[in-house]
This record gives sequence, structure tokens and C-alpha cells, in this order.
Amino acid sequence: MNNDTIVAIATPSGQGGVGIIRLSGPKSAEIAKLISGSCPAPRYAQYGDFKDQSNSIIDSGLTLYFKKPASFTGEDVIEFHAHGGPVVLDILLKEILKHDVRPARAGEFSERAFLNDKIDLTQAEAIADLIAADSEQAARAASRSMQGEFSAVIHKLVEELIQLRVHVESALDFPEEEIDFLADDAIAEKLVSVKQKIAEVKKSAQQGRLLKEGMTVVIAGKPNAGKSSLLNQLAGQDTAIVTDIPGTTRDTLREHIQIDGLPLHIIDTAGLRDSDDVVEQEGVKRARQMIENADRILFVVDINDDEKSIQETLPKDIGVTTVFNKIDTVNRTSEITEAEQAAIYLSAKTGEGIELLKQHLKKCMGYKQKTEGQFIARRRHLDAIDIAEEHLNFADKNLHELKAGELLAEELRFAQQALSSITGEFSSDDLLGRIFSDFCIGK
Ligand SMILES: Nc1nc2c(ncn2[C@@H]2O[C@H](COP(=O)(O)OP(=O)(O)OP(=O)(O)O)[C@@H](O)[C@H]2O)c(=O)[nH]1
Ligand SMILES: [Mg+2]
Repeated sequence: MNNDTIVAIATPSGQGGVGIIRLSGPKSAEIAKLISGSCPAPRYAQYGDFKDQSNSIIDSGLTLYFKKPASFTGEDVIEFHAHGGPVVLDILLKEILKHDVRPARAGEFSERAFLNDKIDLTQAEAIADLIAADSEQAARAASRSMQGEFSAVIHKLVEELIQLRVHVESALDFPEEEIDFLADDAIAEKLVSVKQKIAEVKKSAQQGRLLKEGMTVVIAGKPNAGKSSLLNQLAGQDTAIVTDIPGTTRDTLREHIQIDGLPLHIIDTAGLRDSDDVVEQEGVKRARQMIENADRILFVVDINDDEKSIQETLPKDIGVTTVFNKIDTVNRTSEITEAEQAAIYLSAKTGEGIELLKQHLKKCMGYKQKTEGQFIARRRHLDAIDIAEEHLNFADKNLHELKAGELLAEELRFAQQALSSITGEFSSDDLLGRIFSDFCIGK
């Protein structure tokens, strides 16, 4: 429990009808008495003047008291609702700081809420994500995480892992039966079930991360296929140089766009081919790197050029949409098939079919009319899920190949730890520092 009292202006800087100063810690109620004349009853709004030490009025407004533990931070919290002018709030803040109260660090209110078990780590992160959300979809997904839906999914997984561990470890306590227990189908079945569930959560978390961080879409293909023209169409401006000379683009070009508020990073790359030109070789190398790190690949093909052999060189684990470009030259209309192998016919020159492509990309990001079951996620969560998966794969190996019970138990423990780090049950101070320092002041 913290013994110091922190204060911050909780509303954004600038002018507004109301500006809120928030305090948390043991001195909060005493400060309310000093500034407002008296501390209101918990959860009752008290209207009155805010005064300084010499008894002159700074402003007037509402004082609210949230008595611990029934507050956001779990500590005594006071809110002064003053007028939303930067100067008046500053005067009030300075007055409060005269009384053994210190300015809050970024995210310190949320950090205290976490440390006092009011929220877990994913919920704390979701608060920051909700504030930063730039689309309705992201806001709703963040809100769902904030309510604890993502945490509940993780808890359920952890619960299953614990059951599995209990099963394994109790068997280990009776070594004479070890051979039997490793051949026990129940353990193998449970392991398969946990692995399946983790794979499902990973999928949702990947979509959740796209909502927050944006989807990276790499445009790749042979020289002259129309990649740069496509980038320009999507960006709505002539970012990339377009010429009829194959090998025009050598650097990677990046554009940030939004489709109905969903963030996307579109990357144009050098055309893939063997070249003697050192600059172009480097461009192709960079294109390959970008492709490896894509969330989705738009593989552009000139509809007049059927040769798709380079498509085979694309990574197998990344979703590819084949874009048949230049339909204007063959008098075709735009069209899309979204079956297993997504393909779209369009013209990067006339813009026909671009809207279809945009809607398709939106779908790839997991956009749904109804957002039930969707939660926001961060790279940190995905990394933890990956680690858990890795340990479960080792566990599998220990069970089936090496028949090593002790090692199996150990891997299961590691997997559980990785998952628990998502909600913050296992977390280092270092990690906490990194997470909360990203927050805004007053949150
Ligand atoms: N008719 C027609 N021409 C197109 C279309 N898209 C691109 N082009 C033309 O094709 C040529 C190559 O286009 P770019 O966009 O530069 O192709 P790129 O794939 O970026 O080529 P590199 O950078 O050399 O790899 C240019 O002359 C474009 O005007 C299209 O849809 N229809
Ligand atoms: Mg180009």
C-alpha cells in the first residue's frame, strides 16, 4: 500500500466547461477539507468554493469523495470539479501541492488500482486503449477487455492448465506408477484440448492487436505489376513514383491509412525479380523482409501476365490476397472471391474495384458488424501466448517422445506462468513500469 498521496489534472489540457483534479492516497480527505472547507460524505457531490491558504477564492465547483476501498484506485480518492481553464486548474493544483502531496506519474492511478487488486493488467491496459481508440470498433473491443472479458478467457485457460498440472504432479508423487501415468490418455487428451484453446485465443488476440496497432499490408509482386499504382489508390495520393519502366520502386514506401477508422499500414515494395543492379538487389532484399513481417500480403499480378511462380516463394503462414490488376486493359469488371484463396480483380489505374479491396481488408482485420466476443490485445499478450504455446509443444514432446514426467510438469508450469503474465499475476516491476509509463497523466 502506498503511503503518499498523489494528484493530477485528470481532464485534457485546454479550455472546457469542467476540469477535474484527482487525488489518491491517505491525505485526500484532509486536502478536501483544506480546499473546500469540508470533506463531503462519500459519493455525495458537495458544491462550494475552493480556497487557498489565505482564504481567497480560487474557483467554485463540486467536491467528490470516494472512500477506500470503494474507489478506482482502492485508496481514498477526492475529485475537485472546477472550471476547465488551464490557468485556474494550475492555481488549484499548486495550492494542493503545498500540502505534502506529490504530482502523479503517468498511469500512476491505474497502477495503484492494479496493485490494490481493483483491476488486473489487461484491464488496466484496456483503459489506456479505450482512451486512445480511434475507431468505434477499437473502442468497443477495449471496453470489453476493460470489463474483464479477455481476462476471463485467460483465467479459464489457466484453470485448465492447473487441472492438468494437478493430474500430472499428483501422479509424479507416486513414482512407481509413472509409466502408467505417461501412457494415460486423459493427460494426452487434456493437453490437446488446452493447446486447441490457446490456438483459438491466439487468433482472437491477433485480431484484437490489429484493431489497436493496425494491420500491416505489404504490396508485393513482379516489377510493373502496378504495386505503386495500388499504393497511391489506397492512400488517395501520389506517394509513389509510377512509370512503365520495370524496377521503378527500389525502396520500401509506407503509408498510414484508415478504412472507416481502422488503422492500416500499407507498404509498397520493389518488384520481385533477379537483378544485376546492386540497388535493385537491395530493394528486393528489403521487400522480402517486409513480406516476412506482414499481417497480410497483397500479391499484385498483371492480368495480362499469368506467370505466378513467385507467388510460391511467399511465406506460407501469412494470408495472401491475389490482386489481378489492369482489368481496364481486358475489359473486365471488378470482382472478388473470398474463398480459401482470396482474389480480387481491379484496376489500380482507374480505381475500379478499390472499394471492394478496402472492404476486403476491413474483413481481414476481423471487422464485424457485431463486435461481440472481440477484445483488444497488445503485442505483449501475443508474445506471452506464443511462449505458452512453445512450452506446451515441449510438454507434448516430453509426454509422447521422451516420456519424461518431471520435464512435462515443468513445461506445464512455464506455460501457466506465461499465460498468467498476461493478467499480471506473474509480472516483474520492470514490465509494470513499461506498461504504466505509456499512460497519460491523471489516468
Ligand atoms: N492500364 C493500366 N495500367 C496500369 C494499371 N496499374 C498500373 N498500370 C501501369 O503499369 C505501369 C507500372 O505501374 P507501377 O505502379 O509503377 O508498377 P510497380 O509494380 O510499382 O512497378 P515496379 O515499381 O517497377 O516494381 C505504369 O505504367 C502504370 O501506369 C492498371 O490498372 N491499368
Ligand atoms: Mg513500384
